[in-house]
Order: sequence, then structure tokens, then C-alpha cells
Amino acid sequence: MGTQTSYPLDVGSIRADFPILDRQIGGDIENAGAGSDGDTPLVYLDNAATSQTPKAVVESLVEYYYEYNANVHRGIHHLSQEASVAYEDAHDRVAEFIGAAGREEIIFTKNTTESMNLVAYAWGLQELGPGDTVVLSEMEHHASLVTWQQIAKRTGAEIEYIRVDEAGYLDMEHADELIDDSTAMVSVVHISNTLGTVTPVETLADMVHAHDGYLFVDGAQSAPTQPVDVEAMDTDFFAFSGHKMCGPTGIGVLYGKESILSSMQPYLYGGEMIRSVTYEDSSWEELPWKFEAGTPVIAQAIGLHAAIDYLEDIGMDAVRTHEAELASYAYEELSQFEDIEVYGPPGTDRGGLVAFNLEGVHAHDLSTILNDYGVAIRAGDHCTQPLHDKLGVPASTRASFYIYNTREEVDALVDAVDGARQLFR
Ligand code: 7TS
Repeated sequence: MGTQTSYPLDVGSIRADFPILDRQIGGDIENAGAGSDGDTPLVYLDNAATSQTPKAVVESLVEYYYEYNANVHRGIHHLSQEASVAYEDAHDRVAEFIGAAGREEIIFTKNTTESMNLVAYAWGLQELGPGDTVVLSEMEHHASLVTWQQIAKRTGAEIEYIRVDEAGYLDMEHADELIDDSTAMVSVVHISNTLGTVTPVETLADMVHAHDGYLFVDGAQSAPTQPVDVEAMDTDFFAFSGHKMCGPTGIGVLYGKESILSSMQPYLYGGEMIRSVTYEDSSWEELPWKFEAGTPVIAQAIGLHAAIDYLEDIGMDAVRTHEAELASYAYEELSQFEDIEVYGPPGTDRGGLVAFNLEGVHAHDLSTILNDYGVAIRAGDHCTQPLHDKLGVPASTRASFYIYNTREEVDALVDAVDGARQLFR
């Protein structure tokens, strides 16, 4: 196995920013309690589910709570002013990070799932009806698939699925057939969290705009791992989660083109999102506040700002190169075993994750053995049940990589998988 270590980024110093990576863990999942230690070094390969948090982000949260914790927008006092400025700055920072025009196009939500529900409810319920289609792909996460299914049921719209071919690529000829004048929305995952496939979203934007429909790109796996430019992509909506990109849990982002967001009704009603209220009626605040009802995710937004600073300091191009190298190395190494099936396209033009199955062994059993080796991966359907049905398996095992992972950790994964193979044979 190769152990050559030339990285596009300084993994050694990055790892020092993540104290959790020094943990030694125990093999006994059933009896694991918080902080329970063992003697096996942690190999954390579950980054597509959630990434670890660097000191700089934790410190930004501590600073907020210790020094300027206050509610935003309403206080005329000093702390509220500081918190408000930091909260608004976080919108600006996110806008800059993804190439949006400004803070009016950046709405903070709880996560990618809520960003999708916001558009599905606020735009979908208002705009969709019988005769309209919503075009998804066969590799959508449930966050998109389930949400659009429900909105379609309520509005009489129809869902259509763009095929994923044998190799794991989106069938763009099929996309061209499906997208027509009835298409009101194309909602696709940017990088599949199961196959690692990268969707050609620019082409889909052209296709759907030619028919006056909209494009929603699920960036949950792309925003953390590669440079994103929503204007170059020409997408109408884009969503992602802070917790998959070194940020805290509890914050997601919805980007929307200002012209579309302006015409949409609010999703949640209450304080903070109104301009004026009488006993008879109410009017709405400007963007993005119209969509941020109630006390917003202040600490989380400050944490996300720090996470973006951290990632951009490393450089998103370097993050992408690192991810692609580790994923293609893992893909090649795992493919060498004749009893292992690896899913999704090979090569480096893919996301930083690899899903696979060991013949005759359930993914959950495999993951239990891997845990004995200290290797943390995800086993299950990864919220892509219909895609697993299509692959003909109930579940898969998935290793996903991030900035602090090394080739040695890929070797540890492959050794552990090999150990499991011997055990089960
Ligand atoms: N879309 C994609 C492509 C995802 O990978 C996920 C989370 C979501 C949407 C939803 O994100 P959330 O932050 O709202 O939960 N994916 C995974 C995963 O693959 N394992 O755990 C969560």
C-alpha cells in the first residue's frame, strides 16, 4: 500500500487545530459513554455526515457568549449592537464565500433540510399546480426527495427523476428529455453523498432556464469541499449546512436570487420578520430578514463566519484537491478486493467520499468491526433509500474525507476492511 504523503495542504498543522482527532477510542460501542477512552487512535472518516470543529470556531463561540451575547436587531444597547453587527457580517461573509450579490440573498436556517423546506413551502405551495413538474435526480438526498414529494402531493404537481447511469453519472440526455415547458423546478444534488458524483449544474441551469423554470442546487456536500460560485453556476437557489464545513450545528444557508426571494411569501411568521403589524394585517421586513422569523441563529452564524475564514485561509482549491486525492486513493485501494463493490464514478472528478459493500456482509456489521479498529464511518442508506434500492442493496458503508485526513488513515481503513474480510470468511 502506498504511503507517499505529499499534500496540497499542511495536514500536520491543520490536525493540531482539531483536539478531537487526538482521541483514543474504545471498541465497545454499546458501552461507550461520552469521553470514554480506549487505546485505539480515532480515524474519523464520517465527514459527509458532520465535520469536526477547529479551535478557531469554538473560540469564536466562546467569545460571543463571554463578551457580547445579546439578541439582535432590537436592542439599542451596546451588546445588542455588537451582536447585530456580527450577525449581519456573517451574512456578508457567506455571500462572499459563494459569490452571491449580497446579504439580501443569504438566509440563515437550521440546516440544508430546512433551506429546502423553505423553498418547497414558500415557493412551491404558491407556484406549483397540476400540469407542473418538479425534476429531481435518482440520487437525491431525502431532504430534497421527501420534501418535493410532499409538496407535489399537496399541489398536484408531478415528480420526475433524471436517471443515474451504471457508472454513477447523471444521464444528461434523459435530463434533456425530461426538462420541458412543464418543468417548474429542477432540484438536484451538487455532489451525491452516496456516489460522490458531481452534477453538471451549469448545464442543468441552461436547460431549465430555456423553459423558464428554476434550479435548486443542494450544496450540502459541495460547499464544504470545493469553491462555489452561485452566479457562475446561474442557480436560482443553493443550500448547505454549517456543520459539514467546520462550523457549528444548528445553522444552514439558503441562497436565492434576490428577484425570486422578493416575490416569495414568508415561510415562518412572527417577530423579527415584520415591518409593521396592526390587528388587521402585517407587512414584511426586507430581505433576508423576511425569512428569518424569531430570534435567529446568532452564535451559529458567528461560528459559521469563523469556519469560512478558517477554510478560506487553507484555500478551497486546495481542499478540493486534497479531497479528490484521498477519495480516489481509497477508491483504488478498496477496488482491489474482488469481494468489495465500490459505488460511483472512479477518478478524481468526484466528491471526497467512497461508499462500498463487502459481499455477503451487512454494512452495519462491517462498521462495527471497523469501529474496533478505531475507524469511524457511516453505514446505512445515507438518506438515499431509493438510490440503494436501485443499486440492489439495503445499505452501504461510506468513508468520507476532510482536510485533516491523511493517506495513512486511508491505509488504516483498508487494513481494517481487510481484517473484517478475513473475520467474515
Ligand atoms: N443533502 C445532502 C446531499 C446531504 O448529504 C445532506 C446530509 C443533506 C442534504 C441534509 O443536510 P442536513 O444538514 O440538513 O442534515 N447528509 C448526511 C449524510 O450523508 N450523512 O449524514 C447526513
